[in-house]
Amino acid sequence: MANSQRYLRYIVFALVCLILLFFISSSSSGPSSWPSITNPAANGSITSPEKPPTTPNTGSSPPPATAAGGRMNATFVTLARNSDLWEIAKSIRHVEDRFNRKFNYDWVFLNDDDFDDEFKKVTSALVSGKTKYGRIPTEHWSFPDFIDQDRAAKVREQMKEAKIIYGDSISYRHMCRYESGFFFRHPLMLDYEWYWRVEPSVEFFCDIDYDPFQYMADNKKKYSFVLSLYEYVETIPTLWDAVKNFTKAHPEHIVEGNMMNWLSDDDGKTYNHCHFWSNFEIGNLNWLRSKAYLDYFNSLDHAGGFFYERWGDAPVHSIAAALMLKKEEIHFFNDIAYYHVPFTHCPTGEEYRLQHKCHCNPKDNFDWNGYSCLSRYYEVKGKEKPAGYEKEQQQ
Ligand SMILES: Nc1nc2c(ncn2[C@@H]2O[C@H](COP(=O)(O)OP(=O)(O)OP(=O)(O)O)[C@@H](O)[C@H]2O)c(=O)[nH]1
Ligand SMILES: [Mg+2]
Repeated sequence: MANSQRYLRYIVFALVCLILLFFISSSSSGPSSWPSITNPAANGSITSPEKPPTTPNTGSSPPPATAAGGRMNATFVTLARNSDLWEIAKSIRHVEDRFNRKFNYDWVFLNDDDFDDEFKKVTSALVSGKTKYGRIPTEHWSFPDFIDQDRAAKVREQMKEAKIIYGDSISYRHMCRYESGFFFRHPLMLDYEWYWRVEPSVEFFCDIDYDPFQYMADNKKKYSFVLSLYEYVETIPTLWDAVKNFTKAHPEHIVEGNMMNWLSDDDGKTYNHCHFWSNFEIGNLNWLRSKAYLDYFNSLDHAGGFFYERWGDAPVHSIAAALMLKKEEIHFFNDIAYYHVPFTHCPTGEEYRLQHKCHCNPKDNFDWNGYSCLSRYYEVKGKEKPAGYEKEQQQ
């Protein structure tokens, strides 16, 4: 009996040892190189003792959650409808991931209607800075009394037949006029000196590790772009005539050392249709609120082309910048990689793209395409194009 009890004790002891051995070996050499996650509810923390294998990553630590230094008096600004929610949500995610999570700038949303609760709830959850929601006053989003409504309606009919994109749209025309002459005067925008315009469905492909607003201020820039191209002639047949009338009436607003030769190949007689694509802009609001710009906008507005043709805010802003700013005050952000259907700006230069974790295909870069106005921009600025551009042009 005593013997059998001793054997039983040996067997229990051996079993305990075996179980212990099993646990020790499975936790140190288990099948996984996956990080183990302890139950956060159990001890309030999540731990990952070992990182999964990664491709070589030269950055030794992740970027800081918040960039050091002060903030500029600046905001993102988006004009949108409630129905744009999920497309602007994507754009915000791109901006936040690549830039704003480190800087936490505010975001102003403007609409010709009231924003609904869902729009506000989702966008305010995505933006790392403050969000503000403004309704556009009716007088900034309606036909001015000097516009002949019948004439405008006939034009829309004709443009519809000619299949001109947005040619029959009233709201698109209000949008272009609003972006040309009013967004910077909205009460919510008066708090700020700098803006960065963002549209629904755009993408940003590279990390932006510095503050472009700060760059603009430090380098005395007032207007900037990433894509430039030729405008559809059918939408602006008399825009240049209206510009010439303005420059005749207000020669004092045309600055010396401007970029007229980017807009025109014959010293201003005709317009070559080059413009900066305004769905991306970083710019100075005080310039847009200046007497020079407001005189320019009022003059064009009274010419009627926002409704009798289909003038876009892109050529309107671009012509103003090229004539009323010195060429040094306009900046091309080669380092901000961007997409708005159907064009991509993917920075020229492989080293930059790798260092900034860019995910755009350099073959999609529009910059050196014949329909882009960027080569002309470099010529007018008297600057060398980025190293390696010929190679990327041929890809
Ligand atoms: N509130 C409001 N916003 C508008 C309206 N129409 C356009 N927008 C906004 O104005 C900006 C420009 O409009 P888009 O439709 O993107 O014009 P686009 O870039 O020329 O054309 P797409 O190729 O369709 O992008 C975007 O931020 C839109 O969300 C409108 O009727 N009301
Ligand atoms: Mg758009």
